[in-house]
Formats: sequence, C-alpha cells, structure tokens
Amino acid sequence: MFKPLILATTVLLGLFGTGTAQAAVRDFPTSDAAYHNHAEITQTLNDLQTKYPTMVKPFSLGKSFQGRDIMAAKISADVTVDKDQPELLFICNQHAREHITTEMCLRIAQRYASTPSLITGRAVYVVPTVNPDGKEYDIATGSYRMKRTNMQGAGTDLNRNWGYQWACCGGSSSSPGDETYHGTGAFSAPETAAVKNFVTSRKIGGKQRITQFIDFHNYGQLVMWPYSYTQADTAPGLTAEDLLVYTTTGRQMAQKNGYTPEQASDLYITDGDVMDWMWHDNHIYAYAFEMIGGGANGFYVPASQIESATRVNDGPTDLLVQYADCPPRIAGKTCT
Ligand code: 0X9
Ligand code: ZN
Repeated sequence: MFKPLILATTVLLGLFGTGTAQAAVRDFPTSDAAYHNHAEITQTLNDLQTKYPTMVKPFSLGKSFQGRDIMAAKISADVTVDKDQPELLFICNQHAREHITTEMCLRIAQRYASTPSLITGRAVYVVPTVNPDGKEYDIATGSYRMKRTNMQGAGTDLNRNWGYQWACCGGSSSSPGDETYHGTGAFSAPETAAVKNFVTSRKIGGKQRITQFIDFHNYGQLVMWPYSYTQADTAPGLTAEDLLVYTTTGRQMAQKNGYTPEQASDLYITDGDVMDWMWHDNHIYAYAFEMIGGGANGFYVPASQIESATRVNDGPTDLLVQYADCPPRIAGKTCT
C-alpha cells in the first residue's frame, strides 16, 4: 500500500532536490507555449534526427546538478563520421530566464539540418540549454520566476564559473545567493564542466577542431568579443592581430543583425565568463550576443517574436560558418 507513495516521493525528490516543496509542475505560460521546455528540446532534436538522419545527431554532454541531460546536437553531412573539418559551437541559455536563446539554438539546428549547403565542409554543434535545471525552475509555477543561476545550492552563475581568470577582478560575487556568484571554484558547476569536457574532447591530434563560438544571452542587442575580465583591448593571449580579427568579424556580424559591436568589458567587467576561457585556453574565436528583450521584466520575449528575434542571427552565424576554416581570413590574413 505505501510503496507507490514512497516511490512517488523518491522520484519527486530525485527530480527537484530536497529544497522547498514545488508547486505543481507546469510549463511556459499559455501565451508562450511555443517556447521549448527541457523535454521539448530533447524531443525537437530527436525529431530533427528522424527527419534528417544523415545530418543530425543528438547527444548528451553530461548531467546537470539535478541530473538532467545537457542535450547537444551535431549537424553535419554524414553526421556519424568524425571528419577532420572545421567545427563551430553555439551555446544557449546559460542564464535560466533567457529562454529566447534556446529558441536561437533550435533555429540554428533546424536551419542547417534542412539546408546542408549552408554548412558544406563544416560541423556545427548546438547546446539549446546549458542550464536545464534553471530553465525548468523558471517555468515550474506557470509564471516566470526571474531565475538566472543554476540550481546548485543557492545557485551558481554559470557565466562566472569558467576557468580563465576565474574570480580575478571583481567581475563576479563570492557570496552564495548573489546573482553573479561564481561558485566554489572554476568549473564547480557540473553544467560548465560538461561543456568544458566536450570542448576539450574536440582537441584531436593536438589541434582544436572548434574554431568559432557564440554564447547567446539576452537582452541588449550586442555583439561582444573578449576579453571580459579587463578593459585593456589587448592582453596576454590576445594580440593586436587577434583584435583585428575580432573587431572585423564582430562589426560585420553587427552589420547583419543590427546589434551594437563592442568589447565585452565595455558593457561591464565579468570574470570567469565563457568567452575568455574559450579564447585564452582553446584559441576558439568567441563571441557573446545579447539578443532582444521583452515583457515586463525585460528578459521574456513574447512568443510572437521568436521568429523575428532569432532570424536576425542567420547572417551572423552564416558568416562564422563561412570563415570557420580560417577566422583570420576575414581580416586578410592566412592560416598555416
Ligand atoms: O553578465 C553576463 O553574463 C552577460 N549579460 S546578461 O545580462 N545576459 O547576464 C554578459 C556576458 C558578456 N561579458 C561581459 N559583458 N563582460
Ligand atoms: Zn545572460
């Protein structure tokens, strides 16, 4: 008699941790039903694979703090073959409430899967939500909760938890509970560690295959490049030549989406953000986009605007794909 109840309790605790009792699990507000929750993200990637089996391969990067799969998809011709070709990585939704970014990553997957000619000779990886626990928490009561962090204790800001210049410069908080809490150490969040392990695994025969990267956020309509931890334009590992590649690419992308191009620290200094780690530790050309805002609290773009808000970034992602064989080529340089 008691067993089913105990089982149900165990399952619920397993899903939600031992924190406050949750209200009934719901979903996006009805008017935003077009947005994808975690289950729908997985389903969408699986459906894409069914439709384009040679082009799409979903996989898990590992588990979130609460045990959800951090889903990714590879999009490429002959997708099951591990070719020596330039790769691009697009990640979305590090910050829980920035749901429009998940739709951005899903659009990238759908668009390149359905039009293989756009990515000839390339492999594209998308991660629609790096923060599935935070996303589900944000929508669990049926009205948005303005969640930013992950669900580890009081919550770690995933975009302050990366390993280059972690906690160096006052661009994050050391107080648990703060919105920009950087965690107990670099990669203390399982979500950042999972992405890190994936990126590291793409270094094959001493060469990092991923050459171009965008981390999508909202809001502010910005195209940003490194470094984030310092206001200096050039700094260790980022030369004047590198900066020319960044400013040229960043400005061309901004031309296409109408955003404002700038160095990330011009917005404000952050430390331990993903771009600085991708660039300094991996030599991956790394950008952060702030997409549009909306709704009363700024972050919640009405579902009616998903199409227009994401479409503007077709041009910028295509530009990165085009130069993925040699990103400096955009500034007239050659690669060896
Ligand atoms: O603070 C962040 O992590 C990003 N902005 S958001 O409002 N979406 O939280 C910006 C990250 C880019 N880095 C810097 N601006 N330094
Ligand atoms: Zn953000």
